Amino acid sequence: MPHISRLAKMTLTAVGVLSLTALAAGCGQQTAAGTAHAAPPVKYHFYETILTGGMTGKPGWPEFTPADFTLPANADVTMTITSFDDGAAAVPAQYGKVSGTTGGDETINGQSATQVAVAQVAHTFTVSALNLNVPIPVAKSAQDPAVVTFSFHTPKSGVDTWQCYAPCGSGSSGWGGPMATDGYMTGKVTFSND
Ligand SMILES: [Cu+2]
Repeated sequence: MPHISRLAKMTLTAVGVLSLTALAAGCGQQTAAGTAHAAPPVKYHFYETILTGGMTGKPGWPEFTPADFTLPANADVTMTITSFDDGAAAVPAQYGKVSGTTGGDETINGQSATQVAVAQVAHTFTVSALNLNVPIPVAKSAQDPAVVTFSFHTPKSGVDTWQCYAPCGSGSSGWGGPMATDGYMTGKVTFSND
């Protein structure tokens, strides 16, 4: 019996040493990660909302909010655009297709898509200078918005104009009013290193 007792004691000691070693290794790794390596890149997620004119009290004037905004330059950025607009504004074929995003797609309410049927487009988020085009489908209702998420790699610092290419504005062409007014269906995106 003393033999067994001694074995048990040795086992306990061994377990104790192993635990200490594991703890020490853990601490060492944490310290190394904190000092020797750069912090992991921060994922930048920007949120945009499209309100209907009815929601803002200016009928016929849907708007992206914010319309003028800043993103980090030369970075992988994810944008989520939540649109409450349930009215379609059919686009030319090219604006129904996703372009310029990471992976060439967008997600619509969680489902990956590379295009939206032209008659189902409500708005687009388009930065022509970057060949970026993100079609936004009609919302099922004002209470059930279309949620579009996509990622893209931003350019070096600078300012680009974005424009909606779905003729959702006024006039016979649909290109009047909000389509031609900064702060509604067009605006500025600034890419900044700061
Ligand atoms: Cu629009």
